[in-house]
Amino acid sequence: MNMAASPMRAAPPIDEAFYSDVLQGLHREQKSLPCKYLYDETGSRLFERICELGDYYVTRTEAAIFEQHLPEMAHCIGPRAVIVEPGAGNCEKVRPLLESLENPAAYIPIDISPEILLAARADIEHRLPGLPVEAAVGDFTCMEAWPTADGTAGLRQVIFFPGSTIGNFDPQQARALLAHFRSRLKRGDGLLIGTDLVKDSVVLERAYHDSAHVTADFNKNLLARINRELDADFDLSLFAHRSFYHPLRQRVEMHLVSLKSHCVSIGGERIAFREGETIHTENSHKYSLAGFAELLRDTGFSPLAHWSDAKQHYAVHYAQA
Ligand code: AVI
Repeated sequence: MNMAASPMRAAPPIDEAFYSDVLQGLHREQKSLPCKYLYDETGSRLFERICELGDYYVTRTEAAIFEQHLPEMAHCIGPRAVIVEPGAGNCEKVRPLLESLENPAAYIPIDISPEILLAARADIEHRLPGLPVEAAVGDFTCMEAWPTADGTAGLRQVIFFPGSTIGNFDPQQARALLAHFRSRLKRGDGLLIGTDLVKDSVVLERAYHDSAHVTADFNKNLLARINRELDADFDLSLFAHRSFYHPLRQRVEMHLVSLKSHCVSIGGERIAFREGETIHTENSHKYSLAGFAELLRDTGFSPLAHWSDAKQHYAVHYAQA
């Protein structure tokens, strides 16, 4: 991994970008914070625990779909493919896919964290010796160019985007991201993507308000992070986790509710909270099979196949560019 040569924009130092995003978000009429800030080290560990919860069906349902349908997915992808994984993280999900592909040509993980990428690359190289891995550090939503692996020009590229990550983008952003993916691909390339599906609101609300309160800790950690990194004095006991399904918007919203009127100081700037006022911290959009196929078509893809579980809680789609 050559960080200096990584084809990414020079990011401003995280504390400045974080500080200005936080202040901007908290000065809005409906206070909000970008959900990407939920994932510092503590937040990432809490999210891993969420993925193991009985109430959070998303991760295990997707894993079961992959386990059951990998041969069909591998057949769609075909031999000698280059797999590109934006937001790869620890690369855990891609491993079984790479192992089931016919002679994959290269694997290109992209992630904001160089430490995570280094460890993941070592793991993939150990398990799949001989597979070229070209890791790139950067924010995949705004990278101007993606890395390429030597000797793979002209081969089929397939973007792998599991985990229902697309659900955390608002509809317009999701459309822009899929169009951005499409612009990186040539005709005949592919996209293998996971989406959480619209379902009974009881199931959804339990998944985002689990009985072990891990999601509440995950949500509140954002305030703890702001305290740690931006010299703020949020009193976590004055905020409560709230999440609910919004059927018209087809999304679960996550908020932090202020339990009483009070002021918080962030790097010397004072922000007032009314009792009951909320900070909107995350949207998790749910799709219908037809709605997502339409979005794929609108962004220049041809949906070719999808796989779902018996309860139709989750789907993995393969679409061709
Ligand atoms: C990462 N993402 C797909 C999760 C979701 O389900 O939207 C994040 C999450 N937030 C609360 N629980 C899980």
